Amino acid sequence: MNPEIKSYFPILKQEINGHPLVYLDSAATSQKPTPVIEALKEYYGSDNSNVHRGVHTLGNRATEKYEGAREKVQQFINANSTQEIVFLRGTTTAINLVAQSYGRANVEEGDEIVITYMEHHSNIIPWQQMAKERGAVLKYIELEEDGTISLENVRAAITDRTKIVSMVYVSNVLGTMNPVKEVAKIAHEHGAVMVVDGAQAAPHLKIDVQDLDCDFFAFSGHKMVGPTGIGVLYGKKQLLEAMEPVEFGGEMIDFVGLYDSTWKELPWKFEGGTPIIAGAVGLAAAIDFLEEIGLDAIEKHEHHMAAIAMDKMSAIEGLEIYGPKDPAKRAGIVTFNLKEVHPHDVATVLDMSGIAVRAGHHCAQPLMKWLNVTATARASFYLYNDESDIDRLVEGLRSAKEYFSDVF
Ligand code: 7TS
Repeated sequence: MNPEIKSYFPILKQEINGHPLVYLDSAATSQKPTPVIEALKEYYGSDNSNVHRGVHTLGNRATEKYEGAREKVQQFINANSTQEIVFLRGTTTAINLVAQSYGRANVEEGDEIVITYMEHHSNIIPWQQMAKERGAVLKYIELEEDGTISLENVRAAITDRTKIVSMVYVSNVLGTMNPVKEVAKIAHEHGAVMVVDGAQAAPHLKIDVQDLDCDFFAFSGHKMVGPTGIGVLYGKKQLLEAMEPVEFGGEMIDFVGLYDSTWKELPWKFEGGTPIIAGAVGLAAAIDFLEEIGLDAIEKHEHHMAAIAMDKMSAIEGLEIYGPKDPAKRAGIVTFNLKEVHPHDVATVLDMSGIAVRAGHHCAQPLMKWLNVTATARASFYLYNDESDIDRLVEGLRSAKEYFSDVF
């Protein structure tokens, strides 16, 4: 990866606690490059207006930018039509929409929803709630010992009673890349729809929803160098057409009578209220930035970073890394624990040296249970990280280890 990439991220040019910042928490949210910050500044400074209603010039400009962003997203994930791209707040909102709209209409008592033990809470709780409401059964696909998913276990879990299979593409804890294309095929053989949680995939891999043949795909702008507050639900047109909105009000209506109303066509029927205009503009700039570098190059860089980090970190005695050992099977996420030191303490000591990692359950408590831990630390890498960041992390971990062995 070109070392100049870092210079596009102004936030990284600062010191934290007297040390140059090393940001290793991109799985939580990524940093933003100058072109994204500038696009937001320009939008608010020159074009800001509400969309889809204007006769005036600013209204038209804002609408062009907002709908232009939709085209950009359509191409980015290779969707068939812009009608399949719904702008929402993020992955969480997108999965909730599928559960509340598609799920309520299609899942009946005794039907099954199949997920895995490695899901983020955003891909567990919407299904738990729906299963309770409909009297449906929530089933979990077993994981292999190294935190991967075998198609054998997928076949064992999915039956003709399965209506929805929902799976994370890249785990935010284990970094595992799941075979969602093959799983979608199995789901379809049983008449179920396939939902993909792409929150950690869209920032790092080339996504082609037609090739994956998934029915729904959810992701968040803020994890892919875009702003917070914007996310995307992709859905196959014929499925979205048949679904009812879950939010009602302005923007999403066609005609409103006293006792009855009708909805706009796709995708606007799902975008009630003033849309996330600036967010979409920022997301479009983020996509331009990522595509300029190339998703293939980004993916390669992440495998490389994961391989080096795992190699250097496993040389630290008492440090355990979770998830697949083979870096080719994971994105740039390395989750670990240092023996006898609580991960929050590890993260605090690292922060004293200017290194930002996340500690906790990473919104994946069922996975923590499966790993038999209450919490872990996690270093996540992105396109602006380089090997010097790994060296600083390893140095920081060695100091943390020494510090705690002196204290206890
Ligand atoms: N799914 C996965 C796999 C995620 O990693 C996250 C966020 C979400 C869904 C939810 O995305 P949101 O944008 O709607 O919040 N993951 C994390 C994380 O790992 N640390 O902080 C947020």
